[in-house]
Amino acid sequence: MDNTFSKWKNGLAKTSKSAFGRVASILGASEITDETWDDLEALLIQADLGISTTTDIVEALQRNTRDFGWVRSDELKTALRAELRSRLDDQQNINLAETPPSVILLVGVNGSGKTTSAAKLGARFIAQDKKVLFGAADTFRAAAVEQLQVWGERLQIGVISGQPESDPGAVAYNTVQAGIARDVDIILIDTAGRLHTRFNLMQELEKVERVVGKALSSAPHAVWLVMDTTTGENALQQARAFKESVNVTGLILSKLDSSARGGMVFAIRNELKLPILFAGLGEKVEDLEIFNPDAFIEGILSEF
Ligand SMILES: Nc1nc2c(ncn2[C@@H]2O[C@H](COP(=O)(O)OP(=O)(O)OP(=O)(O)O)[C@@H](O)[C@H]2O)c(=O)[nH]1
Ligand SMILES: [Mg+2]
Repeated sequence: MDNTFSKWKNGLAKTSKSAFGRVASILGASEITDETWDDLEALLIQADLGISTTTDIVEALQRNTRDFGWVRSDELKTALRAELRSRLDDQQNINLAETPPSVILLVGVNGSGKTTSAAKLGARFIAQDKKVLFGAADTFRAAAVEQLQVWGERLQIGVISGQPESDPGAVAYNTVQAGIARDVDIILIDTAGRLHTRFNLMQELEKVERVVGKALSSAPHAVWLVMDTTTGENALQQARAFKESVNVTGLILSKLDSSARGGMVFAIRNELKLPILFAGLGEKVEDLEIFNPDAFIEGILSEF
């Protein structure tokens, strides 16, 4: 099997075994009955697809069944695969600045995987011969700066930081200025996931977004929201709040490997209407993959 596909298959084992494995188990040699539709609907909802996507898919399959005169429930498998695939966009391009540096803000709730994703992205850009700089704009949590510095040392990427409790906007501004002075290609700014209140957090992020635009008028070139896919509906609600505050341009779906809720990718696509750019398929630095919709479908349906 192609290396990329096997990585996705392993990374999505929890989702394919539990959520979609159950779907596969009801689609067999048995006849299609009303119960098949009820079970399918219930299992797709349990697989975190969301109600509207589930309803759409079940209706589409019912239409196909009538049109093609399908009798056995395993005839639904291929059609289900096609319905799922048609609900994902093709692999997205990552549009950054035409002339370097590109400034990328990483946002998301605490623990969602921002700092780890910054490291993974840093490694990915370095592998493309890009010069990278990190900005540690999470000045709220004591260990946050050190965590990024550890990655910086390991990956040989510089880190701009400020004093604890200092202004994150100032750190972000200094990072962009330093990035221009050092002639880097990519500036990755890690932000806080928690402040005293969510209102404070959103205000702070808005400020960081504004301030980097003062340091470089075209910046930020990207604001990537890191979503923890183990948290289901919660992650969707939080994403809506981020989207209202800052101009989120793309999504990084973290922890797909430890989640049985990979099906939420469909709900995310349907509700947030934002490009899904990367997927976290493990904790290691090489475990960030460009979101590949075909490999994703193969991975979640590997029990089919
Ligand atoms: N299995 C797995 N673990 C991940 C992935 N991404 C992040 N993690 C783990 O999730 C935990 C939190 O990750 P962080 O990168 O520190 O999250 P954060 O958003 O920076 O958190 P705060 O700085 O507290 O806001 C760490 O233990 C990471 O190793 C992933 O794709 N897969
Ligand atoms: Mg962090």
